Amino acid sequence: MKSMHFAQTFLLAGLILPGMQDAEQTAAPQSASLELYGTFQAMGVIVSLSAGDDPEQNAVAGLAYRPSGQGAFGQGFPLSRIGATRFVGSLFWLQAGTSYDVRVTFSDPGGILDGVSVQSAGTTRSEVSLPTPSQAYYVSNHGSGSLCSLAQPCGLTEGLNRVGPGQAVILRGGVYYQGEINRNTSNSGYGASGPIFLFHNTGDAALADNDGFEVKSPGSWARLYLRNNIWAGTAYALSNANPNQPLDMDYDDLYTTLPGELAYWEGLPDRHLRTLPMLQAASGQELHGINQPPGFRNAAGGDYHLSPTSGLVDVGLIIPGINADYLGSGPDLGAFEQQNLPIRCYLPLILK
Ligand SMILES: [Ca+2]
Ligand SMILES: [Ca+2]
Repeated sequence: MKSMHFAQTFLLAGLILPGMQDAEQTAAPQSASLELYGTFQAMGVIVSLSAGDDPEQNAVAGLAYRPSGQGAFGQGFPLSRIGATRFVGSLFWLQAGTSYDVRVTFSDPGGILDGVSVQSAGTTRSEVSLPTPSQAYYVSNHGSGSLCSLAQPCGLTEGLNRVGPGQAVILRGGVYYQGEINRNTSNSGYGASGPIFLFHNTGDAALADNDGFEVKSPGSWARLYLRNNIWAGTAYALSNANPNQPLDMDYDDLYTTLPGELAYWEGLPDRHLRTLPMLQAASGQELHGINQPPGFRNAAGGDYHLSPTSGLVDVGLIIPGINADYLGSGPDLGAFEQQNLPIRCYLPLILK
């Protein structure tokens, strides 16, 4: 039975009333429960209420966590409501094989949930040790032939065709522009989705005539939230073919190498939004957006860290639970936080 898998991390929460931490529960809501599902470096958080706890469905669920018993709670990303009595969310950047105290506190002005907390503890999974593969196929982006050895790597297709159970494909360094791996993308399709959050992604079209980020149709979702992403295209930085779906985009860098274009927005009299101000005026999105070259260290070589001179360093929005451990004066846009190289000071050496 699959659900047995989670039995160790499912714990019914203890209720904490305002100002009465760790006290006995004395009032409604008495049925709020907290479920925690640890993976290796993240943890799923689910809170279920009873029907009468929040009939107006206006409560907001804040999230806090800490390594069990250690220090103050840090703020997590708030849970999303996915139903009348159900909230879900995640903790990120956790340590594997570690126990965490998790607390969900409701804000519910005028309601019985206001200030109520539920708390529990959950554990992330321990890192697995992979057995040594019985056979390794080395591939590289310039590989050829069928030896698939370290000295003479083959192409990715060859490696994938040959690999079997208990064996491994080892990718040599480089950027693979081959379309042989079909990834299952779940954010667009025919079924309705809850809220979707896209934070700190780096999207670089790399090849000619490609968009940085595409919102496809069909598909429906509660809301699509984008913050602190880099969408670099060679066609449009952003293409929205599904403009009737709720969208909340801000603090992203939108850039394209295609002259005179920036975004494509279906349904507008003029679907070409050629500048950031035009996009902002027409869509109301990206009011703190940026339109400038990302300044990757070495995109052609696969290094998508930002160079120290990139204008995207330190300009991101602080999102608790997502990027609170930023470096410098603020989070950087994109997937990689700028690592300030150590300052090397060469002093004159004087010998007497
Ligand atoms: Ca309420
Ligand atoms: Ca920074």
